[in-house]
Amino acid sequence: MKTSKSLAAFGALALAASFAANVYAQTTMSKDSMSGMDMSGMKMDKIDKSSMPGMTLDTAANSAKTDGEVRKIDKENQKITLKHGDIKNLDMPGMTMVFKVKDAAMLDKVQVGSKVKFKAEKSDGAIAVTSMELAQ
Ligand SMILES: [Cu+2]
Repeated sequence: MKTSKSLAAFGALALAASFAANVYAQTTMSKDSMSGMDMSGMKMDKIDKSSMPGMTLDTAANSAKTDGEVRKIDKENQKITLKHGDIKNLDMPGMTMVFKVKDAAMLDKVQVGSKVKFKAEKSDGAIAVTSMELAQ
């Protein structure tokens, strides 16, 4: 009884061990071949095709500042009405709309009619002007 039990246990162990070893070998192998492909294939591809650094800079520059013209200033509620151009980072076409400003002090620098360059971002589900400067 005792012997057959431990034999069975040993058998199960050996089976499990060889199974694990098998899986390990397979996993290691497929990981190796995949990472090999990723490295030489995809990475180089990205750098060659889209020249990532250049594109990122371009996009950042384009979406960073939007042209606008001040239509109304509401210091009490920390809001500003801007006639604005396309806001690329928000996927918004040009229009006139009210923005919340992140910092009330931003409103002191501008007047109705001022041409500005501003950055708007979505935060807490609302769109807020996070930076604004007079356009030169
Ligand atoms: Cu808008």
